[in-house]
Amino acid sequence: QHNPHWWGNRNTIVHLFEWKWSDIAQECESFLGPRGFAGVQVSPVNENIISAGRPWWERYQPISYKLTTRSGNEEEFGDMVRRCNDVGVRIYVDVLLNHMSGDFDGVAVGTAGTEAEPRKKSFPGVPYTAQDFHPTCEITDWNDRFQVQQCELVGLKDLDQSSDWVRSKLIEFLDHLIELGVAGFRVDAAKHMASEDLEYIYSSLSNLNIDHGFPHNSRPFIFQEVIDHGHETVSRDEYKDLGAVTEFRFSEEIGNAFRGNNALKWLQSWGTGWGFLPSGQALTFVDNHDNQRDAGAVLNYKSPRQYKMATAFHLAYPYGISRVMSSFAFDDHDTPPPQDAQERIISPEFDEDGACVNGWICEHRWRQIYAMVGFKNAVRDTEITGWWDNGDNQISFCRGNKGFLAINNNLYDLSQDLNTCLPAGTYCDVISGSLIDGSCTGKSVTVNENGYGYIHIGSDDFDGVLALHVDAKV
Ligand code: QV4
Repeated sequence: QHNPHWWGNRNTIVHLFEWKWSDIAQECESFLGPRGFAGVQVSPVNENIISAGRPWWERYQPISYKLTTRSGNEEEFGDMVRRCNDVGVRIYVDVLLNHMSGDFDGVAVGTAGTEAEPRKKSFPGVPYTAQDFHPTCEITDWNDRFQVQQCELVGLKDLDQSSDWVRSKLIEFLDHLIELGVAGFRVDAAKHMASEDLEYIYSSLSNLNIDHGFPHNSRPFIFQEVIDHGHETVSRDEYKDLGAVTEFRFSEEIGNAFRGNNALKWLQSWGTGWGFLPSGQALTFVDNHDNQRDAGAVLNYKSPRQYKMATAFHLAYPYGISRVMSSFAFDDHDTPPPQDAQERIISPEFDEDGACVNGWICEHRWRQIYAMVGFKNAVRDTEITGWWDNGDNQISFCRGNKGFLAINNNLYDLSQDLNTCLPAGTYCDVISGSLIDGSCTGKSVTVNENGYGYIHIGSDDFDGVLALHVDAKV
């Protein structure tokens, strides 16, 4: 179940973290469809516990499978899926199959009004009782398979996926989403579930809904959150044949490289050459909603210059199933999404350039990022050719004769003739500007009969990347 069911030549997913369904529907129609995004990963859709201050992570603590959260209700969810599918944008849901909520004193009331007593492992809204869960224990040794898969991840009540009842409830939940038109799922905490149990569940799911434009017999796309830094007892390899797997080493290494801890010239062998999963099994990202909050090598929107370079490389280099992060501004791990005094999530607002202004970061609306989504579409199915580097942090390469990317992460200028592999003509750099009414609003490059063009990326230019492709030829 590795096929993401993209439409046309599209091939980038965006995670609209914590967005409301009605806003996503609007975004599909007004921005994502026209800009060629292939799909959206949405936040968990089923009812969750309500935590004080409304941290984003309350949504990772389920109470029932009713489709009511702060992002909206079932009707709004269904409307979003239909409207996004209608403009060729697929929806993938973040699903919690591993656990229910953690401890809560007394009776908890969820976002759909359902009551539960997590301490007693009692979730009448499903219903689940204590016998549907593994006995309580703590994960202290992450290399102990039993603990990782049968104890409680941060105290979250751990469902027993080998039980027929639990399996049937999970399958019913996922089938309900398939019926509503989704194209697949991000499986949260997949590492904490036995791969045999997941295999049973995935293979029992219905085919995708033909009324939403999916061909007959289409299987739901599955991408599994398995954090494997290498040498783990429970490894990515146990899951990769069931569906795609999040390739965390990609995120860590790309952060390292663009932070200057590893010369960019080494990226020539990026991908499987670095020990990453085969391309079609790897879900790739510069940062995700968890590791963007951690200190360390991983880049996030707070280092925009490096972040844009890393994202350009991510989307230009032919490796993996690409996902772009779209964040809200945060100070610390628990910062809630933008919300009003009644704790309702607020809608993003945009300035005249289309950038988000009210607490939403919307990396996907940064020109340098959405332009690379367009680049990836324009060069789809071409190979990487013509690699060049200066032996350090200046690199360039072609995608067949359809696209060219150059990056300068040195503290001195990149100024020289380089092989762009493109047909002769003048091209707009889609990073510094766009092709508008037949001319470039940013830099332009004239390519000669031999495919060479003069490339300049000054060390103090606003961006350290330059990207050309055939759809932005003057
Ligand atoms: C606290 C203590 C625990 C204690 C527990 C007892 O820390 O030691 O056992 O109380 O009740 C929140 C709090 C956390 C709290 C927990 C339970 O932050 O302090 O435990 O709730 O009340 C998200 C957040 C977590 C959050 C969780 C549930 O990141 O902070 O915990 O949601 O709301 C590993 C896994 C990987 C996982 C990653 C974070 O292998 O699968 O850790 N990633 C996914 C999601 C992630 C999510 C979960 C899994 C859980 O991407 O966002 O965690 O669904 O690497």
